[in-house]
Amino acid sequence: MLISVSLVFVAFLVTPTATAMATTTIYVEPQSIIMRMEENFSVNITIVNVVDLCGWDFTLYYSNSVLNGTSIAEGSFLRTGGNTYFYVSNFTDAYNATHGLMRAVCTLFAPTGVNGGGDLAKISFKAKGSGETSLDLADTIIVDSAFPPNEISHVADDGLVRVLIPGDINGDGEVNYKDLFILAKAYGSHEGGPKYNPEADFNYDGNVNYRDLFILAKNYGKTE
Ligand SMILES: [Ca+2]
Ligand SMILES: [Ca+2]
Ligand SMILES: [Ca+2]
Repeated sequence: MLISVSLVFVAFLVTPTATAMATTTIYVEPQSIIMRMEENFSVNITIVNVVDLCGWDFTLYYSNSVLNGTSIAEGSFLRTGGNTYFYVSNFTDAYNATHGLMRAVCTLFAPTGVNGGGDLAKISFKAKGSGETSLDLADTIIVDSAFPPNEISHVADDGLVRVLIPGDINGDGEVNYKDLFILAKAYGSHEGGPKYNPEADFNYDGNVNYRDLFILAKNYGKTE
């Protein structure tokens, strides 16, 4: 009984129609991130369930009061099929008054495209100001290896980044006595010590002291 159930399960996993019916999706990975001010971080632009991918093009918008773009680099997926040409056609924190954007394109030089899924690009940011921003994927185009190429239908899922107010140690969206209490417990500690709490070390100097208390005091009462 157990064996026959397992065989049915395996058969289901390898059924070609199941693969063909899965939705091709481009998404920001991880889809949701919480950062602190001044922190640097990266996200991947990832694709899954694609067949014969030979080129891609996307634009990503982000709030320029929350984030600044640092870099954009090609991911490994398309390269698994051969040589590629990767080009950043736009990269600005000042696309307009509120948003920055990055646009990149990539083409595979090979007779056939790649299948499955992987990373298309890696994008790095620095958290600039507190608040929330979507990492808005827009104008995503993916094409196959035909000549002329056909567009591959797909969906695109945006990401979300939240940058905490300095002093909001517990991440509940406000700076109040709860954060002060957490800071007090770590007060006087140094990096490596048992009481040290990196979340309370707002200026990243390896000590939780009056400098961090001052930052918390300055933001006391602020809410997102
Ligand atoms: Ca979008
Ligand atoms: Ca808080
Ligand atoms: Ca500190």
